[in-house]
Parts: sequence; structure tokens; C-alpha cells
Amino acid sequence: MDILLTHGYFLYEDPKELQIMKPYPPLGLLYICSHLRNKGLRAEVFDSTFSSRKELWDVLRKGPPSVLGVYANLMTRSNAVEILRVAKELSWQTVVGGPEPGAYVNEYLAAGADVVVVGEGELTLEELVPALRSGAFEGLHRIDGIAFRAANGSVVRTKPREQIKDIDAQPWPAREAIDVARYVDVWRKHHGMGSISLITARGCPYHCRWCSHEVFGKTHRRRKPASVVEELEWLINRYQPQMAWMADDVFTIHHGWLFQYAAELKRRGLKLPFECISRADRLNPHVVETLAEMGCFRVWIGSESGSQRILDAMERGVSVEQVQTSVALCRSVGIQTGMFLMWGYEGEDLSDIEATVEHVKKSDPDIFFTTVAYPIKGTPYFTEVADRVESLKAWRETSDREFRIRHRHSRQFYGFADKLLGSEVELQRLRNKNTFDLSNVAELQARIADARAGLHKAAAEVEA
Ligand code: B12
Ligand code: SF4
Repeated sequence: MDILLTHGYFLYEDPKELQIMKPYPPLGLLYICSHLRNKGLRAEVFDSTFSSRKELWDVLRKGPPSVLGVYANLMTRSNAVEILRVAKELSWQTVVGGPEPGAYVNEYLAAGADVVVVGEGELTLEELVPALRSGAFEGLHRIDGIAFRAANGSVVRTKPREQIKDIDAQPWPAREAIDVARYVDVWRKHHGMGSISLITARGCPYHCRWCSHEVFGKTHRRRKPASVVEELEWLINRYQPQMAWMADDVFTIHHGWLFQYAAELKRRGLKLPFECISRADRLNPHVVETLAEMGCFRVWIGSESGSQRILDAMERGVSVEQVQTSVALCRSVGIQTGMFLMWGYEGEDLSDIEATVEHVKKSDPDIFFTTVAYPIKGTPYFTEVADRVESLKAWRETSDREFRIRHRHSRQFYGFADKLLGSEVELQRLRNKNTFDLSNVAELQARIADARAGLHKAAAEVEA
């Protein structure tokens, strides 16, 4: 074997993920695997999702040691670091890539990576793996898109790797390298519908200040509609899923493409229910009708805040009204909406939180999730708050979410914001349905009063 690819996501170790049970295969690793195999390299994937550290250690121990490529993001950092350490102890050469390592080159090199790959992995590994396998380390500085430690201990960063121009020319992800059917089965067992994932594009040209563009920059490269339909048809025949997830950043970004894709699906008589993410400003009556015709049953919208002032501070490029209109548009064609909301962005005060509550009540999406803003290194938002960010543990033990930002409100404050939002929306839904059970109403009103009082009290206690 020339390279073993793995990631540090162990589903069975995560009680929260076990409750959700909506795993998807690691597409980035599978894209790399198919590319390297096409180039004649012997690439394998150890899929950690349904496995354990022990099984991975056994594989590494059994060897023979070769090159280990580890995917890392901000949530899997501590696992990735542990994998790198164990692999080094067992004499593997180690490479790390994915959306996080490019922002923490020195830390990953110190943690046991021989090479950090920045950006897309396919072309870089095609050159890097043979160099590492043959021991031609002196050639590393000629390989674009990497960072490594030179013999004198200094960190060398090579030129940025050019992005793949024609993503249609790339092979599909090497799904046969792992047990994708197991993912589909888990979905079927826990949610009644087996689900598969695929991507139709790489990169997003928008510039929301908290969003990471580490891998694809601000480019946007699309696959041809016919090629995506072909992959979908193959997936349907191979795995018999009941639904798909289009795992693009913004599936609806290019309307011309979307209409061609819809026409191609129709031409081939394919209709698999699916969910996707859209920006509110990329939805209009024609688009939502087309989505519904194609089988889309849920659109996820990054709504983030009900305060235009905060949306503008985020450089979101969307108005609160656009979000409300797009939820209503989806509803009108029978598509559910899921809304992502973010508390605690810079400058948010109590009036912005109240505006968000009003906005969700008015929009009435089918589902909504909140998170407290977390700065991802490499983003403008991170730079803005960097001098106030304090990690709660050592870098290698934490994710970017285990931190505090001085002068920001406490976790308890955002807990009250969640309670207020949840109760207000529930009460509004009762009103909308006109089904007033007075004891329910009284209970909700008490919760709302309690949440609002807690919020005001906690507002006085910003993080020191
Ligand atoms: C789909 C997705 C998910 C799915 C994951 C399902 C899955 N297993 O694929 C779900 C919804 C579960 C998810 C969850 C989260 N996600 Co997410 N997700 C995405 C998304 C939209 C697409 C991922 C994808 O398939 N990309 C396509 C492939 C081709 O790209 P890729 O994976 O980056 O791989 C390329 C390179 O990174 C590199 N590479 C990858 N692996 C390796 C390995 C080696 C050795 C090398 C050398 C190179 C290399 O080469 C690959 C091919 O070019 C990305 C954004 C994006 N467009 O990538 C965010 C993204 C990866 N997610 C992100 C975040 C923050 C999260 C969460 C933390 C969110 C949360 N609030 O909980 C969680 C973390 C979950 C976890 N435990 O890992 C961030 C990561 C930022 C960071 N610095 O780490 C991203 C980049 C979004 C963003 N723009 O901010 N996510
Ligand atoms: S949040 Fe969405 S729309 Fe904004 S830059 Fe990131 S991927 Fe693009």
C-alpha cells in the first residue's frame, strides 16, 4: 500500500451523534482515493466512522508502515492529533489535510505531521506520496501546496497549489473503498429512509465573515449536470437509497445550471427525494417550483439572525425579508425549511436577539437550530476577535469551540436566548393553529417570562 487515508470521526464515541445518527461518508478522502488509484498508486481508506481507535491502532501496528493521510477539521482535531502521534510511534510517514490544518501548520507539524497539505489534496498527494515513498525528501520544496520542516528545523511553505480546473475530469469518489451501504442502512434503520450524499460543485464565492474558505478559496467550480445525474443514477442502482443529500455549500447558487440539471433528471426519468442548502437570495418562485419537481423535500437556509444590522456585520449579503419570503415560497410548493441561526456574533445585543425571535416566529420554519458563533481560524471573524479569544484547554486537546471570547455574554445567557426563542415560537405556532389549550399557553408564557428575566440578568454579566 502506498497510502492509507483516514479521519478522526468515531461515531460510537459521540453520545450526541449517536442520538442524531445521520452519518455521511467522508467524501473528501474518497475523492483523493479515486484520484490516486487512477494514477496507479495503491491507496486504501480506513473509515473510522463505525470503527474504533483500537481497530485503527491494530491496522497501523500490523503495517507494514507506509504513508498515513489524515483528514482533520476543527471538531476532529484532537483525534487527528492522537492518530498522528500513534502513527509516528509506529514508524508511519504522516500527512495531514482537510479544512483545518492549513490554518494551524506549525501546530500540526509539532503534533507529529511530517507534511501538512493546504487546499485540495488530489494533485498534491499525487506528487507527494511517491516522493515520501522513495525517500526523496529533498524534492519536497518543489511540490506546491505543502508545508513541512526542513532539516534545519525551519518550517517551509511551498507555493499555493493551483485548483483543479475541470472537476468533471476527476473520477467519482471511491465509494467502493469503504462500506457506504452501511451508512445508507443506518439512515434507513433510524430515519426510515436510506440516504446517500454527493457534491455537484466546489467552493462558494460569497464571503460571510465567519465561514472557512481554507480548501476551495472563493472559487466556484461546477460539474456538468449530465455528469451529476449519471452519478446519482449509479448511486440509486448501487445503494437503493430513499433520499439524497446534496452536500454543496449552496446547491441553488447557479440557476441556469439548476434548470439544466432538472431537465436532465426529467429526461432520464429520475426523481429521488433530496435535501440541500440554499441561501435565501438564491430562491425565487421558479427555483422553488423546480426544486419541488425534482423531489426536494427540505431546504436548509442559513438565516443566522433576524437583525439586519447583524446580517450586515456578517457580510451575509441577504436581507431578513428575503429569508422570510423564501421560507414562505418553499412552504407554498410543499418544501419544508430548516433554519440555521447564530447567537453571539460581534455587536449583537438584546434588541438583536428579540429581533431574531420575532423573525423566527414570523417565518415559522419547520425546524431551526441555533449555535453560538465560533471563530474559525483563517476567517475575517477570527481575525476580528483574535485578541480576545482564550482557549480553555491546550490546542491539541480542543476544538475551536472550546474557548471563550472575553467581553462576550456567558453560555448561560445564550441558554436563556434558546429558551426564549423555543417558547416564543411554540406559543406562536399554537396561535397560528388556533388551538389554544389554556394550561399550555400559561406554561409557555411563564417560560417566556422566566427566559427573558434570565436573559436580562445574565446580560449584565459579560465574560470578564
Ligand atoms: C458536508 C459537510 C458536513 C457534513 C459532514 C458529512 C461528511 N462526512 O462529509 C456534516 C453536516 C455532518 C458536517 C458537520 C460539521 N461541519 Co461541515 N461541512 C460539510 C461541507 C459543506 C462539505 C464537505 C465535503 O464533502 N466537501 C467536499 C470535499 C471534496 O472537500 P473536503 O472534504 O474539504 O476535501 C478536500 C480537501 O480538504 C483535501 N483533503 C481532505 N481530506 C484530506 C486528507 C489528507 C490526508 C489530505 C492531504 C488532504 C485532504 O482534499 C479533498 C479533496 O480536494 C464542508 C464545506 C465544503 N464545501 O467542503 C463543511 C465544513 C467541512 N464543515 C465545517 C464545520 C465547522 C462543521 C461542524 C463543526 C459544524 C457544527 N456546527 O457542528 C461539524 C463537524 C462534524 C464532525 N464531527 O466532523 C467547516 C470546517 C471548518 C474547519 N476549519 O474545520 C466547513 C469547511 C464549512 C465551512 N465553510 O466553514 N459538515
Ligand atoms: S456561509 Fe454559505 S454562502 Fe456564506 S460564504 Fe460560507 S458557504 Fe458561502
